[in-house]
Amino acid sequence: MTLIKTLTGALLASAAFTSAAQACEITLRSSDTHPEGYPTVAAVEHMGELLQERSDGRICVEVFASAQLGEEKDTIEQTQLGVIDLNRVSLGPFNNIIEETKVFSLPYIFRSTDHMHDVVDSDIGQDILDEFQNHNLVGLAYFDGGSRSFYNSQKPIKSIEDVEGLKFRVMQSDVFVDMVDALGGNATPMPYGEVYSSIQTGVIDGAENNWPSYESSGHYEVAGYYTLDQHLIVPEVLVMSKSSWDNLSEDDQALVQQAARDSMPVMRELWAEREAASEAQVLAAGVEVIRDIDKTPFIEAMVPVYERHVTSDKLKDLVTRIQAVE
Ligand code: BDP
Repeated sequence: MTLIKTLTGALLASAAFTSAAQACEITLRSSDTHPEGYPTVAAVEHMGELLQERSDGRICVEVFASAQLGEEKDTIEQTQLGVIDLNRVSLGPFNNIIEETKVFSLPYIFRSTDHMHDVVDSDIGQDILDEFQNHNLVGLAYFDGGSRSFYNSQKPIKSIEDVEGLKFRVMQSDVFVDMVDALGGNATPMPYGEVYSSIQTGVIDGAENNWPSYESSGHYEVAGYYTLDQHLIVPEVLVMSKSSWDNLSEDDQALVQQAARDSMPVMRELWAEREAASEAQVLAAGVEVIRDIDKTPFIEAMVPVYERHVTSDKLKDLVTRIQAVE
């Protein structure tokens, strides 16, 4: 009897599941380099739940976590081509494609996370999102990427002089290559997924990232010196393929846009929690964290990076507007 009950229950459950799955007329495939449970992944899943609910089950989102669809540079291309519908990525890998995104990737451009939030929530943020339209993409929302700092396997960086000669992986953007060069280090652009083994085998000495990525990637296991110089606060974005967007009715486009926007506050909360949890985990593992570093020489060293990348009037104007946000 119990067995029959269980079997009937299981059959009913699977029937319910099948009909729910069948109800999705449109399934948007979304890419993320981070694993299940990471705030960006959870935020896009949340967006999917909102969308499914608000479309009476017609529109669903399926998140492919842990770089299942590829590394960011490749998935961006695939999103432009319409092979991938949604993509949650750092702004960094867009710098060489969409010039205007560089302004949010400049070292020390944001004074704090609050400043970054105020800027991305303002018309400046919308102006940058609008630029994606010219590149077969639609910019939907901003997510947090914390502040990024250097970590390495060799020694504690206590001043700018300690950066000299160290080899750091950076995201695939010329801004970041020039940033490391300006500090006296050697930059190697490479995909995120190759960093762990490259540090382990000594191809590079380290990389740079925020607490949650440092922790979830396991980089702290191979690069145990983390210096909080906080050179970058790079917002992350959720973008949609322009061709997937064009396949939606105007009403459905509005639903997608609104659900993406509504995932932002959820993401910010999840981010704050994860930052604290990741820091605790990394500290418990015995990482040496250098907190009281004088950032002034790091900031001063960035002048040539700005000179090299902020050349057009458009970018200069954006930088002035960002700096003017209180
Ligand atoms: C993480 C970002 C992710 C980037 C990664 C990287 O969330 O989008 O791929 O850094 O360094 O913080 O490549």
